[in-house]
Amino acid sequence: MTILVENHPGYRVITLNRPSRLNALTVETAADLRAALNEAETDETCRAILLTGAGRGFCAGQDLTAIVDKPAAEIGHLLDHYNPLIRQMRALPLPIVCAVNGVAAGAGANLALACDIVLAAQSATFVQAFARIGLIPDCGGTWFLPRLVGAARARALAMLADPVSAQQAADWGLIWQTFPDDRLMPEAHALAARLATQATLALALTKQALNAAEAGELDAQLDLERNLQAEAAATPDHAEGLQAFLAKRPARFTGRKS
Ligand code: LHQ
Repeated sequence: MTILVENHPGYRVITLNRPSRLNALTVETAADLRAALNEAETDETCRAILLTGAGRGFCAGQDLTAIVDKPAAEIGHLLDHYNPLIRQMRALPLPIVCAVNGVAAGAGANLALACDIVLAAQSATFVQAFARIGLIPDCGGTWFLPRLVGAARARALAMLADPVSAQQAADWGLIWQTFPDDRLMPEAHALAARLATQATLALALTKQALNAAEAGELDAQLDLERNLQAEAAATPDHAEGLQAFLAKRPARFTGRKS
């Protein structure tokens, strides 16, 4: 296994675990991550995911030792293993928190950007390293970057491959928040635990609506919101949220569909 999976009350922590190579990605890692997400999705007690890396790096992108001397067609084909992972993360009906504990480079940076809420240690950096080795940003990079930071920054990040500090990333809106290095994991756990107490189905529907909004027009989005809102309104968590508001007490969400 190239990852570690830990169960916590309400959420699972998935840790990329090849620290001697800064958790560089292999086809096996992609398969391990997909299996871990599948398992999390089928476990009704799991209501959030926390993704992080072991050691001093988050993820250095594709393991370059695995692609040296490979024919170009085979390298392109590698993305047939990574793309389903990115799709699965975006479609997963659970919030994914990413705790970027150190450098996030190449596909490793874009793996982080595919998560729902990205936190980073102040010493972490984000590098669209692809240009340094004559490749293009993949794993959704060309899609995420302009949407998160705008066209001008996206182009410079992709073409220059300069590292961006965690603070700069937060200031630009590439990620959500930074923390001093020793606070990152406690804060990330607290956030995952907090999300695990929320109205899980409503969060899944929110994710679905936000995903669609990235591609669609306002007109279609209003229709989609109407339909998804009807689904959210049918959940016990919605009823509980209303009762809690009226009783002036905190809501006790279960995440159950019915
Ligand atoms: C590594 C790696 C690594 C193997 C550090 N592989 N060993 C492309 C192709 C096709 C399909 C799939 O998708 C992709 C997408 C991509 O991700 S392409 C981009 C791949 N990633 C990179 O180009 C980044 C390469 N790494 C670096 O530039 C640096 O290592 C960074 C900036 C990440 C960190 O620098 P340092 O903190 O100075 O660490 P380091 O370079 O000393 O690395 C520590 C060790 O990890 C070292 O091994 P060693 O045996 O010398 O201790 C590195 O060789 C190894 N490592 N990245 N991607």
